Amino acid sequence: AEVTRHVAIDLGASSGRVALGTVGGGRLTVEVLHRFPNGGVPVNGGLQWDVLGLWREVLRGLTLAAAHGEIASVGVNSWAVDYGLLDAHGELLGGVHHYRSPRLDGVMERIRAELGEGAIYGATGIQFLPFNTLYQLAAERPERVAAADTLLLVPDLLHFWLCGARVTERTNASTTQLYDPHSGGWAWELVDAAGIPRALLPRIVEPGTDLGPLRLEVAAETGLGAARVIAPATHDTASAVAAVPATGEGGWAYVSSGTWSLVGVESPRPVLTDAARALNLTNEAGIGGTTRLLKNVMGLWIVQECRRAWNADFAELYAGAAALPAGGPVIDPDDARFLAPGTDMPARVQAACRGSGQPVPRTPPEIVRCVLDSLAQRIAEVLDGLEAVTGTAIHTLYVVGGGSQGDLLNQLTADATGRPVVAGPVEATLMGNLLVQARACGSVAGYTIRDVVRASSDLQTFVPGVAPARATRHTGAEVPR
Ligand code: LFR
Repeated sequence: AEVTRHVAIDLGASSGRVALGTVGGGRLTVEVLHRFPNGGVPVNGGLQWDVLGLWREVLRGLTLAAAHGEIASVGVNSWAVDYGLLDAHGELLGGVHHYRSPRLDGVMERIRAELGEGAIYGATGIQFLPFNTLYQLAAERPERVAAADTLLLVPDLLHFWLCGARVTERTNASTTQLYDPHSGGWAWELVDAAGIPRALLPRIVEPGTDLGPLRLEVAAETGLGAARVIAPATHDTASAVAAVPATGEGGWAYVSSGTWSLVGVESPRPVLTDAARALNLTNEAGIGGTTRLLKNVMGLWIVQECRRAWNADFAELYAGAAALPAGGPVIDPDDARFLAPGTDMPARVQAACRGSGQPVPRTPPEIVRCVLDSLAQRIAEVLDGLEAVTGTAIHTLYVVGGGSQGDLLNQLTADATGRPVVAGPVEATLMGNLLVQARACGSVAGYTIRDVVRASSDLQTFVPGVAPARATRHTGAEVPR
């Protein structure tokens, strides 16, 4: 049978991967060829990304892919909102700041007061998060912005290095809080009011756009001569949502589970009502003109930082946490105190419990259990909010991504939400990325992307109140994103 091969590069906050996807007959197989760690680099009082290090790993992964035969296309996705600035010659100007950098302290509050909460939300429909590109640009030194010619979000920057295109892809552009979900272009009035030079913002292209051939030097370095660069849904969450294995148009929600838990529904149109704004729901762009109406929940980040502080083993932590009884203390995981990195994360969790007059978790498993119970409870609250805002009942919850391997969190989520949780695929982001590329190449004709995902994945259902029959897997956050 005819197959085509595509390469997806998925950059997450804690790890990156380069994967080969083989598509044919309505099925996709994914083989991760190269994995590498990622994370913030504390430097000069701030926090930055090692983008050149990531680029080197990408080149390494592409070289490995070239050994598998002809590759039709390559595409990159990553976390949202962060960007590099290029000068007119395409030179990267300075570093790429991390969205958890302390440079953003207090900036959102200032800009919100200056421009007005209603005006910002009305123009963009994007949730107020302190790291949105809007606030990051407000934190820039004016000289750096003046020297810049083009702003490229992280996946766009890698696409530029791959093929020379200076464009931005729609799903990730929507996360900047500078994008107008009604016009599908930049929110120019807001851009002007924020003092951002219009010329900085590149042309917006659709997921699935052919960005051109590899640069000659990249083709020579990697051996990937004939491959095209095709923009997937470059926002990792958009790629993951594209690969949610749901059937039907409504009545279900998803959690894209990793470093963050992105909890939402797919909506045919943006929802910018007062109720949506009151819940600080976001309207990010999905593939095919859909809207990802969702909310950021702090996710496994808190556990990842605790684990780093303890230098402990995830499997042991989860086994210990699973053995503890229900009904322990809970925190609000979305409290801003948990946003910044730090080896004091366990102490922050304990302080939150103490501050709300609850028993204080002492041991690492107790702290992990507290965080997982809190995430499950928060997800349940967000589902209730989504039902109220959309007027549509949610009967099934799909959990995708690295965090969907965590049986304990899946069961706690089923219990807290009172809905069956369908877990998997683990590599939803890679699958969504690969299938948008494959569709652009005409290799999935006759199938929807979700048909192909369902035919190609093992899924596991967790029923509220019923402990999973088989042995618990303890791989929860080992490869979290
Ligand atoms: C998940 C994610 C979220 C975004 C956060 C920061 O990886 O992309 O969707 O809000 O990272 O960029």
